[in-house]
Amino acid sequence: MATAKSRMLALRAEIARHDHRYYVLDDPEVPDAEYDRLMRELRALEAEHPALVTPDSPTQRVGGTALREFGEVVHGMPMLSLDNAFSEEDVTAFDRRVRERLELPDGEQVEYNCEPKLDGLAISLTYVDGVFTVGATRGDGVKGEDVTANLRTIGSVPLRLLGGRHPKLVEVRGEVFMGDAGFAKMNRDAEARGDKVFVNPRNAAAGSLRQLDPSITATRPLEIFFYGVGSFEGGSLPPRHSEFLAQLREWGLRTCPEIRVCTGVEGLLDYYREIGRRRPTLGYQIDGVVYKVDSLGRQRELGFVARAPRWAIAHKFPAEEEMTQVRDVEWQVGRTGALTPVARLEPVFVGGVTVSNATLHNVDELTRKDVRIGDTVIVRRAGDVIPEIVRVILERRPRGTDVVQLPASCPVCGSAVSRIEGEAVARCTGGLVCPAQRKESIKHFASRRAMDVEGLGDKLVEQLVDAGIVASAADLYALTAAQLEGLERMGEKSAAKLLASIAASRETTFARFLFALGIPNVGEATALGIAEHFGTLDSLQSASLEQIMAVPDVGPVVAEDVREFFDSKRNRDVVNLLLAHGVAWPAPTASKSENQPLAGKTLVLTGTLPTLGRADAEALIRKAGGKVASSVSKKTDYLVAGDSAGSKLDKATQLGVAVISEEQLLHLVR
Ligand code: I6G
Repeated sequence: MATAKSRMLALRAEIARHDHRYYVLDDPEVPDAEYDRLMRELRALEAEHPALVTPDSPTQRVGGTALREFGEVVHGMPMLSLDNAFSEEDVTAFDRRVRERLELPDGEQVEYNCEPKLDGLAISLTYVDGVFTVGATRGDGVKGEDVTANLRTIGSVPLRLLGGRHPKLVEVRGEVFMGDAGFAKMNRDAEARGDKVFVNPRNAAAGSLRQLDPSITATRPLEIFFYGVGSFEGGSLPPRHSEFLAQLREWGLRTCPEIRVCTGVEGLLDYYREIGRRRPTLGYQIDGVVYKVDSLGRQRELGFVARAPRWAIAHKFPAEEEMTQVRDVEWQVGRTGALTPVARLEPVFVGGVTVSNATLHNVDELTRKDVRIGDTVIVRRAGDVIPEIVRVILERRPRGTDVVQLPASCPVCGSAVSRIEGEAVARCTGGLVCPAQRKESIKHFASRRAMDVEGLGDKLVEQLVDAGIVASAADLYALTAAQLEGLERMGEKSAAKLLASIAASRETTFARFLFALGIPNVGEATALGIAEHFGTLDSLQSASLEQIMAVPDVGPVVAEDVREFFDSKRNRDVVNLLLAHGVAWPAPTASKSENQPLAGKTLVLTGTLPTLGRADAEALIRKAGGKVASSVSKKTDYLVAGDSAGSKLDKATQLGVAVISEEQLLHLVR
């Protein structure tokens, strides 16, 4: 019995340590199989000695039965809210108030602890003698719901604090959230099962934490960051908030990795800008940053006003979602004839800019969202992403609205609109007869990453096409100064400048030229792959579907698009005209196989390499004559795998593709 007990204690401690390494430090020490073995051993011992099962045992994370309703928890200390700052002036005023109340001499700057403000759910967890006993939602700040059983299922919540020196009681506070990757996977799985999907990670986190059945919560990818303290008994707090956060980490409580101590208003605003820049890649949703006076002594001196501390403020990012009305839904015709429904909106300030248009992507999306003229909608603009309509507020739909229909004919040229069964995209069949397609294909041809015709902006292209001066990209090279000077806002000087840049664009590369042609589904990377593979236009034009599919990353759909493009007489005429106007590129250099140890080889990269960044590794491979593909297939010669390699490694193993390390890659290249 005594040996069973000591073995159980040792197993619990070891499993808790592995949970901490896995969920909190993101640095697992042992493979899953070893972890499972420890858990199996502990479960077997506990089954033999049920009297020795304790609530802090890792086997007890998902326990109990579904509740009928949540119990109530009165917070030992109220969970307050934070004042908000919406501008730099608000932050400056906050810092001034802090310095004035503390009666700091002019010029003395305050140190603040700064961290992102997560868009999740505030919660409080009480540890008595280091053991997790009660967890509650914020509720109305005075009392919340008892979600202890659900919080226990979150891997990063320690059931017993690590280390020593635990106070008699500590109530830690933090935010439960769902990371972007976990949210996306959960919704993908739900969709595959035909279940309802969640609108955003916050709703998903709230819905998951407020499940009456903890075994459901246990399946949801919930995470937690701790940021503060409520009740605290039988111990002493360090002098600074930043030190308290370090203490939380020592106890195994996960804190946000972006926490910094910054000095003065300038320090705060730099932090705000930096987090704002990195916001899209943090991996979780935030709606601002929080600044707290770092000295706990000063926090006490500053105290509270109404329901918010005077020593902290949330500096919010501009709202990313707003409500507005749909004035109209129009159909835009793109370069390949694709019809995109675009909602014309009552202008609204969202995500830091005024938005008056939002894309509805395609007919399916329009049907799914059922956006109608006159509807009140939620518009989202996050970062630099094109604004989109999240959903219609059906309760506000006026009477007598009609479903928006896909037009039978192109709104620009009147040609028939066709939609292939099963495809999301409907297309105008007018081809280059359609002025809209013509304009878009010329804009694309001239764009910076294609032929890079400086000074040929969208408005100018539209004028040239509308005036009937230019019908295809080839006509650009036949433009005269007299034709240009007749256009709006085009003087002698600018006409000469534009002609010079059109002339300069003749000298290009095969890859840029291919990209500029605007073949459906041929982006820059594909164009580069095709150009490298075939070397010359002649060999590409005469290639069979199978030969085109031999290019890394080119599948049957892209190969068919390429073949179809060159099979069209109209396209071949434009290409020949372009060549006749002197568009040219250097001939491919003869293969220098002794300097190109990876010539003819296709490599795929996965995971984090020990020393090389992704771009460096790709450049190295290309320089050695190899090709870099984005996914593993039978055509892959080597998979270069680093740390945290994922599904590509599994696929390579399945297909018998050679897997090499960075060191082996460097060896091959040398
Ligand atoms: O709602 C909150 C989010 C984040 C907070 C908070 C926080 O710190 C990072 N801190 C406090 C003190 C309060 N609410 C009241």
